Amino acid sequence: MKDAAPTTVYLKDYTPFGFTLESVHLTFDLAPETTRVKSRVLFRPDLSAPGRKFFLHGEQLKLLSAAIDGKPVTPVITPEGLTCQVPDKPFEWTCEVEIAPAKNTALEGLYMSNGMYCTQCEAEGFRKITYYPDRPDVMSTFTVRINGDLPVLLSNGNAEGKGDDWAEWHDPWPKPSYLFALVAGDLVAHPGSFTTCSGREVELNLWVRPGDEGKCAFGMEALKKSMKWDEEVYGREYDLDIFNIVAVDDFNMGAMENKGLNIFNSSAVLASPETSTDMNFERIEAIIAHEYFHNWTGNRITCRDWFQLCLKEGLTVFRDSQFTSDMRSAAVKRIGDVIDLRARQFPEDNGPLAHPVRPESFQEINNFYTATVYEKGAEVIGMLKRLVGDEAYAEALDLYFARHDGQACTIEDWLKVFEDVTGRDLGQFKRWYQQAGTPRLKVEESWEDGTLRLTFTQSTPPSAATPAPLPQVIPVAVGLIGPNGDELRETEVLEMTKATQTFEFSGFPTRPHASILRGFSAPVILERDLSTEERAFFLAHDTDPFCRWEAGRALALDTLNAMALRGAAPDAHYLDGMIAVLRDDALDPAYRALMLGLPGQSELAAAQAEAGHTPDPDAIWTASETLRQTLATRAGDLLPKIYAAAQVDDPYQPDAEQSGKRALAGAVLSLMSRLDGGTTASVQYARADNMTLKLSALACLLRAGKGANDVAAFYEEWRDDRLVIDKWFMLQVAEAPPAKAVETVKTLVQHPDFNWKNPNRFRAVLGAFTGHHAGFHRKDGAGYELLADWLIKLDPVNPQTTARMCSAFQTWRRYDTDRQALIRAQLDRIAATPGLSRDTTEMITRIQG
Ligand code: 0A1
Ligand code: ZN
Repeated sequence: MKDAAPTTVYLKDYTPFGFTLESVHLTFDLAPETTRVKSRVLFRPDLSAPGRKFFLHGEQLKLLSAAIDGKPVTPVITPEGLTCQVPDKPFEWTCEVEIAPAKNTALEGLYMSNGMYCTQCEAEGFRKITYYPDRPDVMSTFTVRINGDLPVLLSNGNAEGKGDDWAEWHDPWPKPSYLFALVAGDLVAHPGSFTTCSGREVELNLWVRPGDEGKCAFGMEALKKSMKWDEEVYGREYDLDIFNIVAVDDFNMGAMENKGLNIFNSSAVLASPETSTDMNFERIEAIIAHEYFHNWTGNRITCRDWFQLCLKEGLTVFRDSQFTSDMRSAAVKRIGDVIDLRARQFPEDNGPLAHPVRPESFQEINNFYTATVYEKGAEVIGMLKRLVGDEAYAEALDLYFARHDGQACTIEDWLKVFEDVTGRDLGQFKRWYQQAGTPRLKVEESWEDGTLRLTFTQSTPPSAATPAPLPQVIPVAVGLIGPNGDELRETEVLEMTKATQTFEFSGFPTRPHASILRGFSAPVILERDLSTEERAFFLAHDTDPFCRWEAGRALALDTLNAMALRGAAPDAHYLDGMIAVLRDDALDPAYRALMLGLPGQSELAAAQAEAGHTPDPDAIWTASETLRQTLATRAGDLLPKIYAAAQVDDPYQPDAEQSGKRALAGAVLSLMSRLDGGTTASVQYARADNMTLKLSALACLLRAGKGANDVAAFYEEWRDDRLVIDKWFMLQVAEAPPAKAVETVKTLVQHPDFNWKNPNRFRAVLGAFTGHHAGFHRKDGAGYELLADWLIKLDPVNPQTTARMCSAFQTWRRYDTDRQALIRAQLDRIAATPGLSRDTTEMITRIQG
């Protein structure tokens, strides 16, 4: 069956449905190829909505029967849904459809993964389960009966009853269809419990496939911590008797916040020290928190329409980053978030896919689960909090929950609570939701008669989405420091509202150093002409951990660009600064590890393009390698001592302290391996009792050209563990020398374990490949062709995962004309593929521009 025809949906066209749903009853008779779904829905027409139209979404369904108040009806059916005549008074709609979960490879709607039934309904998957008004502003209570001869049968809400081959669930909280979930299969529970702040006992379960029981303990603890944190920090208590999490192997995204029944990609929940890295543990803790926090920001208060996606996602990402900051190191978390934002959101915001945090139109909503909606959406909330202050933020959130509980809301509703609490007019601030593009913030300094003047000028490049951007409200956190690094003036948030604005700081006998955009107080590109000496000063002395790290990063960026573009030698200030960081035992190891990292090669390419140069991926790769090698040689004798000091003697814990040490040891090991040819890495690999140390050592060995035997042995050891084998695939691609990356991928896709229909496995190989900047951008275009071949192959099977990976091509305009032509040819080839999905068509068309 074909997808529905592509049409563009506009925010301005929103109209309410015109019917209230009093209740929804669903009955599932499960069978892999012939599942029957019966629905019984009580509709009440809203008589004040005269233009109302009874339209139920439905795609790829076989309608068996339909009736109104028990009388059979024959609806008009289109590829998008059905309509039929309905009475002007409350009525009962019943229908029965048949679907084939075993044939559903798109992983949207009801599908099967390793013999287990599961659902993914956000954003518009419920319409592949039954005919229904599948829109987030239609909320109702659901009662679900599942008939099936399987040990575990789950749905949303509280368990009402169960027998040998059936179970019944009732969710008392009205919800939109995108939060519906059903899971059925041979699963085992890792149980837990939580007593809420009002003393209610909640049953917790983490459901996994038999064999995965040993990977549940960390996730369960993370869930309990999240529940407690949301009570303590946001005053939010859980609202059902049970909270279930299920791990599935085939999943397009990280996880899904279905009411009372979260469904997780197994990579986002299963963990053990032997099989998972410190980074895996941290990500799992954050995703569990994120999905749990959605219970209030997303489920109890949901979105009126999909244009408001950032209402739940921006806020929930913001909340999960607050949680991680509280559980771990706030400085390290902030820097990590900025690294991610620059790597994923900035290219989107500065290329053909640019869209506002709240887009105004779309063809396929699945294409808008983006870094802009999520991460920039969270940055916008961080700015709002910075502008109004912590207290007003807390008050506004209390008001938001009190005023809008049970509703489907808009960004206007969200901003209004802040306006009501603070008396501010947020009209201009709202542009952060309406305008695409990353603002450039240029700063110029002058010093005269004891007064430092900072003049800021903002401008946002025009884009197709926002042809004429207007000035935005930019909170600029500034602190002043003296020549020895003492704080002369505490951090202050300057509020920039105009295109150009000057701020004055008076009363200083000598010129202070201005530390600007502390904590990355706004998602902008700061343009500041600083000498290398000044950058080195901030790297040595800034009291703001973000700005201190940023100074080191700017030095790295400058020297790498000079090396790649002009063949310059590595900059001495950068090298001296890094040696000082290496020597500084007082610094948090995790922070030191971050300081030692280089900007990503794609980010360097972006910076060069921004400055009017044409980036050469090979030159960028060589510059990065040379700089690492030079630093290794300069640091030489220091390294073994730091490596030794960063060893952890206690039993493995994935906490901030231990993982910080391992991160530093890993960074130092990679430098040492350039000098000792991998001897230390071999020892670490042989001795390691956890995956973090194993993988960091194996990466070093591969880079030193010595890992072949270990890679083979690693496979034999872990061949039965899907998540570890994903890492095995990924590492080989990531560590391939640029000239060999294409061949490495071509070899790996022949491997019997390359199950390309599994999104995790596909991403482990092809996703890792698109992240290999010099390998993907090989001069002869072989990388582009290889990716396009695989996108064309995957599209009919899984449009969502295909469409997401198209974004690898979004930066094509940065490169030389030869590469541009090579990429364009592949974009044209993909676009010309007969039957290309709506998802991929929209992405390719937008990228082509
Ligand atoms: N709401 C989920 C993410 C999610 C979105 C779409 C999906 O399928 C198209 C699946 C999950 C979250 O923010 O975690
Ligand atoms: Zn989310």
